[in-house]
Amino acid sequence: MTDLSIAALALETGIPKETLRMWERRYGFPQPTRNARGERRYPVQQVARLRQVRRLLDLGMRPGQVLTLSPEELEQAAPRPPSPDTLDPGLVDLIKRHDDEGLRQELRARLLREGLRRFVCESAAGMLTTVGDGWARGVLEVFEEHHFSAQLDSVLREAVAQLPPGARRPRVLLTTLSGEPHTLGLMLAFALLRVEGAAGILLGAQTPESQIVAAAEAFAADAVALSFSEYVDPGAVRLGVRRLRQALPPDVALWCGGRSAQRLKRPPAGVVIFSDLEQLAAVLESRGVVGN
Ligand code: B12
Repeated sequence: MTDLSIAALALETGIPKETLRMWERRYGFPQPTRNARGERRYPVQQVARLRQVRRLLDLGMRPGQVLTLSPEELEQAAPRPPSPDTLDPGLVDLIKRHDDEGLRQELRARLLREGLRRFVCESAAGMLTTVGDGWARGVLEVFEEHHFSAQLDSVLREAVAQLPPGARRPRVLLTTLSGEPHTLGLMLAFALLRVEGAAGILLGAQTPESQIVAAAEAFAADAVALSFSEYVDPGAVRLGVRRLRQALPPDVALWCGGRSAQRLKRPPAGVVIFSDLEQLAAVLESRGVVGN
């Protein structure tokens, strides 16, 4: 791969196309060349630099401070690559062995050792942090992150399939809003519902708002649960949940989890933010439906 289109660059870095074009106009970076059709093409080296930029923005710096730095200054300012111990070297090594069956067996073995509840609440979240950080810092390739995620998703589905269908309330409809393709947070919450014997209805990613409302009615849901990874801007989370809250009947609770949901300082009225899966487990054990 020598260079990327603006769409590919946006996908690689998680920075929207409009933002990339705006930075180019304002700060002269990223700096594309043009192909014969006049379309923007970006050298692959700009991917790593943009990831460093995004990392600093995530830490609270402003675009004007970060995009005016030279590559050398950026290198100095960017957080150091983590020492291997903060990255779970065992897991990174395992992923880097590119042993499809080996990785699956290891995940299955961890799950058996710990039990599904602990695996979901503790191990899976830790492993995803390692994998996300490993990718952001260039230790893991995008394909390695995809491979690990696909294996984790499939091992979780296998484990859930062994459990009896959740029969008791609350009946919880799980999905993400438009713009959030990450579904593993949902899968983890779904697995936990099943462990606790509650009914979870998984819709997958990016259900349009009106369809969430229709599904909540069709499935007689007590609660709608949404997941927001760091990929979604907290402003978009606030807008999305506020609109959905208004559209849902008041007796259907609205539950949210995931890193960007946790960044909402004051959630809109009638929206419950879960700090982690343990908190969901506690609510399920108490057999209550918080928030409605
Ligand atoms: C897995 C993953 C992927 C998988 C997704 C697979 C899938 N089926 O979902 C793949 C590889 C496809 C992927 C793709 C991308 N990803 Co990605 N991904 C991740 C990763 C590692 C985990 C995301 C996740 O599932 N989070 C959800 C849960 C597991 O984590 P959590 O938010 O901390 O939530 C916790 C709790 O709150 C709770 N919880 C979560 N949801 C809910 C819901 C309820 C109701 C409750 C009660 C609890 C709860 O569970 C968690 C455990 O405690 C993160 C890094 C990270 N650690 O977050 C990056 C990350 C989100 N991805 C990122 C990016 C940039 C991308 C891509 C653009 C590029 C890429 N890396 O390939 C694409 C975009 C997607 C696309 N267009 O295809 C960035 C976003 C950065 C940003 N600020 O924009 C991150 C943060 C990586 C990073 N460190 O930079 N990704």
